[in-house]
Formats: sequence, structure tokens, C-alpha cells
Amino acid sequence: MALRPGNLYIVNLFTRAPAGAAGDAEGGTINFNQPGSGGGKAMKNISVVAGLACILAACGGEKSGTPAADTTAAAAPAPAPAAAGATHDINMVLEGTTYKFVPNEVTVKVGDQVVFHNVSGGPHNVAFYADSIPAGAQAVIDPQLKEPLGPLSSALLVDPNATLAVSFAGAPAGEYKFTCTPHMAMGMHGKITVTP
Ligand SMILES: [Cu+2]
Repeated sequence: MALRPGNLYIVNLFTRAPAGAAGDAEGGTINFNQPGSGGGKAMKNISVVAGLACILAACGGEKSGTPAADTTAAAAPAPAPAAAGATHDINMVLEGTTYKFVPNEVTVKVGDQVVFHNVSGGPHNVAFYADSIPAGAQAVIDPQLKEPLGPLSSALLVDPNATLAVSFAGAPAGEYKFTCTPHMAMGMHGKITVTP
């Protein structure tokens, strides 16, 4: 608290220096005034200086400000998996000794969403195959995965009836093959076909 006004006052002293050429003796007097009424003048002078600084900075500031605005604009569309299309449900189940997605193949349209349900035999997850999904698909899917196990690989659905929604808004058409990481070796696979 005390340091900052003091520093500001020092700036003020420098500003006054040419005018108050009277000498060091006056400097001492000014110091005594510092905590008192002199503070008001100091504040005014500083305000003027600050104002000038703002004006001077404005020229350079606008250049850096524009890209900043662009960044915000670019980031905005990402958290917008608002599903305007249809919703398709896929259950993740254990039937007998078989782990499966039910249905294991669905066809959706761009803009639709698929909701995976942890029905039985969990935990399950959804892991898309990076080597077979359409180009550009990963950029659509990854931002939707919270705490993913890895790229294109969702977190585990542990709780009963836990769901994972994957929106295909803005997604490229094509085949999206996926598996369940814990049960991949047991043949738990599925495929979503996205049509324009
Ligand atoms: Cu599974």
C-alpha cells in the first residue's frame, strides 16, 4: 500500500524537477508534503501522464488487440456441440459373456448426435480408430471428450447409466469405427456411418 503511492510520487518529483529548480532544500519540503495535500496534486499529474501513456499505447495496442479478438472468435465455436439434429442411442452392454455395442452399427446425418449408455458390464468407453475415420474428424471429436484416455478415446464410463454424447455437428461424412478400450480384445466394436 505505502510503497506504491511513494513510487508514484517519485515520478511526480521527476516531472516537477525542471520547474522546482530551486534546489535540494525545497526537495526536503516537498517530501514533508508528500503524505498530505501534495498527494492530490501528485495524483492529478500522474493521471495526466497515465492518460498520455494510454494515448501513446493505443497505436500499438490496437495491433495486438485485433489478433486477440480473433483468437476469442476462433475459440468460441469449439464449445458448441449443441445438437440441433437427431439423437441416436447406443447401449454398451454385457450379454452373457459377450461385450457389445447395441446397436453396433448406426447411420446418422451430419449434425446428429450419438449418445452412448453404460448399461451393463462396464466400465466401457468409446475409442475411435484414428487410422480409419475421415480426415478432419478428430478435430471434431477430441474437443468433446472430457478427460480422455487419449486422442479419440473417451474417459471410462463407470457409473451405471452414465452417458457419453458425441455430436457430429460439423463432422465430415464417412465411417467412424470405434471400439471399447477395456473390451477391445473381446470384440466390442461398432461403427457409425455419417452421411451428409
Ligand atoms: Cu466395454
